[in-house]
Amino acid sequence: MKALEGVKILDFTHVQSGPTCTQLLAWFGADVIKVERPGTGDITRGQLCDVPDADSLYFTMLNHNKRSITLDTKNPKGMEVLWEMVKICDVMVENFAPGVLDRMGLTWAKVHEVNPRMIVASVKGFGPGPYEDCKVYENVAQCAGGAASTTGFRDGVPLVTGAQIGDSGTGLHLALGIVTALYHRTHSGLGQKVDCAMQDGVLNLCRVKLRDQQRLGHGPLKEYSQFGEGLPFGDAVPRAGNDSGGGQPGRILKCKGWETDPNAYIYFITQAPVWEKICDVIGEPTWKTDPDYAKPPARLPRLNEIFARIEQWTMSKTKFEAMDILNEYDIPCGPILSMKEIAEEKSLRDTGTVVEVDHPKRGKYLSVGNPIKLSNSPTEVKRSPLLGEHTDEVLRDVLKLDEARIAAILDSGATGALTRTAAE
Ligand code: CAO
Repeated sequence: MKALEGVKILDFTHVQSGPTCTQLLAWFGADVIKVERPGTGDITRGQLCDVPDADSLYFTMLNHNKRSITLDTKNPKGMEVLWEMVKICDVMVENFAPGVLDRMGLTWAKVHEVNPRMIVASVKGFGPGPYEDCKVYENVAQCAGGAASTTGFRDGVPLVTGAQIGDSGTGLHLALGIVTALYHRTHSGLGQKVDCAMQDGVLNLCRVKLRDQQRLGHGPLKEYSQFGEGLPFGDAVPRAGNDSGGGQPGRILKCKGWETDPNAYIYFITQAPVWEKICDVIGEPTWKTDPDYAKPPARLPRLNEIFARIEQWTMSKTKFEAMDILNEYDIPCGPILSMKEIAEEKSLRDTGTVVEVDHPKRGKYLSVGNPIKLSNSPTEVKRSPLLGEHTDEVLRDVLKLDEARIAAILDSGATGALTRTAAE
C-alpha cells in the first residue's frame, strides 16, 4: 500500500503552486482528481508549448499521477457534481485568486457543514493584511517574501532566483499542512482549513536573512564580503552575492575552462575544521599557524584575499577534478551543474529523481521525480492526464451517479462538448 492510499483529493488547483502540492500527494498514493474548465483546462496546458497539439511540459511536469475531470462550475449542473465530490473527498486543494471560491459558493462554512471531515487547503499570495486581495505569481512572492532584496550583488539590482520558491516552495509547505491536518483528523474526526500564503512560504525559506537583519543591530555582518572590503552596512540586510549564508564562509570560484564554459565553477566552503587541509591543498602551509589566517575570526576581514588564493588553485583544475581532490580531504564543495549535466547525470536517473515519462501526444520527456523517498512507499511516476480523460470514470465509478443523472449532466454541457462525444 502507498502511504496515502485511500485519501481522495479534490484538486481544484492550477498553474504551479497548487499543482506541485497535489502532485506530491499523488506520488505518495492519494487519488488526486483534478477539476478543470472544459475546453481549456489548466491554463498551463497551453503555455510555453514545444510540441504542437500536445500538453506543454509546464503542465505535464506538474500534474503526474492525477485524474482529470472537466466541469464548468458556472453551470449549475457543474456545481452539482462539484458538491458530490465535496461529499466523498477527504481534501480539497485550491489556489484561485482571493474571493473566487466564495463566489462559487464553496465557503469554508458550507463545505464544513456538508462534509465535516473535509480538509480545505488554499494557497494565496498574501495572508490577511494590506495585500490579501492581490493576485500573485512566483516572482511577486520572491520580492514580497524577502528573497529578491537579499539576492544578487551589492552594487546590482535585486534578483529573483531560478528556484521556484514562491510556487513550488509554497506547494511543499501546503502539502505538509495537509498531511498534518489528515493526522489531526485521526484524533479529532474533523477537517480543518489549511492556508499557506506565498509571501510567508518564501519568508520561511529566507529566515537566515531575518536572522541577519537582527544581528545587524549589534554590529557589521563579518562573514559578508562587504565587511572585509571595509564598506559600511546600511540599516537593512544587503545583497551578499555568493557569500555563504552560514557560519562557514564560502564562495563560487572559477575552475579550468571558465573563459568559455559558463558553468565551469565550484562552490568552495572554508569550513573551520578542515582549514589546515585547505592550506595544504592550495599550497599555503604557513597559513595553518600564521595568526592572520589560522583562526576563523582572523580570516573574516581577509576573505577576498583568501578566496582569490584558493581560486588560483581551483582555476588549475576542472570542477570535477577539484571535487575529487577536495572530497578526499573532506573539504565541503560542490560543482555548478548545468541543467544539461543534471539531465544526463546517471545517478539521478538511478534514484528516480530524474525520470523519463512517456506521453501519448508528446512522446518521451524528462521530468523531476519525487525528491522525497519513502522506503515502504516508493513513487512510480505516471504521465499527466489528458484534459477530461477521466470525466466519465469519475461520474460513474467514483461518484457512482446513476445513468439518468449522468445523462442530464452531460446534456447540460457542464462537462464540455468533448466529453459528451467521448461518452457517446
Ligand atoms: N469552470 C468555470 N469557471 C472556472 C473554473 C471552472 N472549472 N475554474 C475556475 N473558474 C473561474 C473562477 O470561478 C474565476 O471566475 P470569477 O473571477 O468570475 O469568480 C476565474 O475562473 C478566474 O480564476 P482565478 O482568479 O484563479 O484565475 P486568474 O487567471 O484570474 O488568476 C492567479 C490567476 C494565479 C493570479 C490567481 O489564481 C491567484 O492569485 N492565485 C493565488 C496565488 C497563486 O497560487 N499564485 C501562483 C500562481 S503560479 O503557481
